[in-house]
Amino acid sequence: MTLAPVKSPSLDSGLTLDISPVAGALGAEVRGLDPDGLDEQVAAALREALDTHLVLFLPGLNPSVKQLRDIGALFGELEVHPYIDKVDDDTPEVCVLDTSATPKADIWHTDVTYSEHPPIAALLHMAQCPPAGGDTMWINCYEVYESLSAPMQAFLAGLTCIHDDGKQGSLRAEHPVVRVHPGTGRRSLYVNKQHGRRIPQLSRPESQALLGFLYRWQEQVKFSCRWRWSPGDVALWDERVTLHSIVDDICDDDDTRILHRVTVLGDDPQPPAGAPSWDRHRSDKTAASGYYGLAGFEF
Ligand SMILES: O=C(O)CCC(=O)C(=O)O
Ligand SMILES: [Fe+2]
Repeated sequence: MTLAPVKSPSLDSGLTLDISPVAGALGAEVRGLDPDGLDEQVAAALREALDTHLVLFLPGLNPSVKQLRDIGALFGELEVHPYIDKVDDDTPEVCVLDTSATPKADIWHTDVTYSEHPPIAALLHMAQCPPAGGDTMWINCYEVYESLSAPMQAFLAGLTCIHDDGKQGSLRAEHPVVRVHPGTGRRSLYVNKQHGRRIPQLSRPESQALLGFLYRWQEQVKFSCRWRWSPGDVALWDERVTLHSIVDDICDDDDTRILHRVTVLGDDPQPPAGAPSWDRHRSDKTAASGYYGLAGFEF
């Protein structure tokens, strides 16, 4: 990846986007976007920047609810969430998250991987935030995969992981452990500690040991970037190749942190072409070593 700031070619609208990386692993600030001047050229420039940097920050953009919805729509079909509060009735695609009043997502995760078709991207607009604390971090899952040894990469490519929503597994999906991004063709590691439960081709102890290793490996600071929010900032990220987590260090209980959120639908995680396919491991339910795990992330 180039770390030098770049300017997009001048767009027909007369705009030029300034794109500056914020960290070595991933993330770039984009300046110069006019939320009223969205067209196919702007969309192509943003999609290319997202493919390169995985998470884009639009500092101080302060879009209206409709403008946030329209930026999201450049990336695909938007979710209308069945029950999360909406900012207003005219834009049911834009939800409100009050992370000062609800449980915070303070664990590295990729959103909704317990769904057969998880989101491909998400956008957050920081409407109100504390003067300090409550940053958000992201991880580059291409780099995580590429940092593993060749034998480990080859081993992982034939495995799947069962993800669930944590509520006794009532929502559950199985995805490849290594996936290929449909746009870039690059491979990334696709497991996360919040939803990943079991690698069904392995015995339970093997699955736990491997997932435990992968979770520790992928959460290294060198794979991450961190955004310190100001009111009006927008972040948008590719859900297929990143993890994220809030930094839960808001000191003052009276501080509010309110975000507007848009979710882009349409993912269909695919393994590398030609990856081996293994049968599910036969579980020996009469043997404690095979049936009971050692830690908390089996079901
Ligand atoms: O509050 C944050 O910084 C992140 C929230 C989150 O995990 C999400 O919107 O998916
Ligand atoms: Fe999240």
